[in-house]
Amino acid sequence: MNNTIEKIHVIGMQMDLGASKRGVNMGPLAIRYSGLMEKLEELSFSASDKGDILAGDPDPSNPKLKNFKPIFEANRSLFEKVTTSLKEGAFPVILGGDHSVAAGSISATNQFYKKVGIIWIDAHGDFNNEESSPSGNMHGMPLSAVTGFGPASMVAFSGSDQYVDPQNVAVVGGRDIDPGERKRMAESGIHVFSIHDVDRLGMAEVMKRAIEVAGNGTAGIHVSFDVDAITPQEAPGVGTPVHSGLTVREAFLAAELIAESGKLIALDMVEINPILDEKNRTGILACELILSLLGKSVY
Ligand code: 5AB
Ligand code: MN
Ligand code: MN
Ligand code: MN
Repeated sequence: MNNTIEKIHVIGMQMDLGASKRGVNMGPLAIRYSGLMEKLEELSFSASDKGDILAGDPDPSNPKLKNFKPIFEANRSLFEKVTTSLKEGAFPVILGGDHSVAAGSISATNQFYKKVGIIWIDAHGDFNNEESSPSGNMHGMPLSAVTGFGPASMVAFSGSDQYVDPQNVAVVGGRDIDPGERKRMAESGIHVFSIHDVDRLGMAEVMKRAIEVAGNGTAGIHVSFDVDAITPQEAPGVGTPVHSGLTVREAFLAAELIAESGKLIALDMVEINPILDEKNRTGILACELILSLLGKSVY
């Protein structure tokens, strides 16, 4: 087990307003139904369920930042809740919810620790702003927002000096990046390990490099895990599936290597859509990945 993590706070985000398909607001329920709290106790963690934050009503006023107000308010609540947990010495596990929740969670960890690195495991880059986004959906923007490339309004509850240094950011598993987004990612200085890199180098080498990027000179690594990184045959409960993704074993190897690094300081597990799932397969997978990231050993 990772001997630095003892106390865990689980925080759910019942929010789907950042995505075009509804239903990821039920992700926290699917992961809890898979037995997360009981399994954390079995691993001897002191784990508390801090309940869910509920997003408000849809807000059609800005088509470039769809549902901006309720997303901002829910993220502000998450920012405060995560900050409280960190001050109490707990390790935060955030259950999404659409990926816009990372704006609140990462802002909190980066402000608390002063300097964190990010490993962003995702089929997508989530590096759009209000101008580059083809959809206006805010789940496609959080990585850009927390690294200071906008939308600045998305993280306005945290100080602007609290952006994560792009040099400490690694995206793993990317395979569906928009043209404008690709240019922004390339210019930003973040490190991208696409699915092609996983094929060529193998997941072990990719994770070695990603941990080096995110761990170098930082207080620790915030992992933001979007389950659509995994191939949709294995993780069907997602709103934005992209063919030919990570295998289940590649995903678990990534999780186990992150645990082994001892550098993990917070975790988002996001974009689980129970409506689109098959018998909660994706919820169960997400639950097991959380346990592996926290150091559950296979042998
Ligand atoms: B996810 C797209 N790039 O911006 C956009 O699932 C998809 O959090 C974003 O990774 C997918 O709308 C966001 C086309
Ligand atoms: Mn994402
Ligand atoms: Mn994604
Ligand atoms: Mn670099």
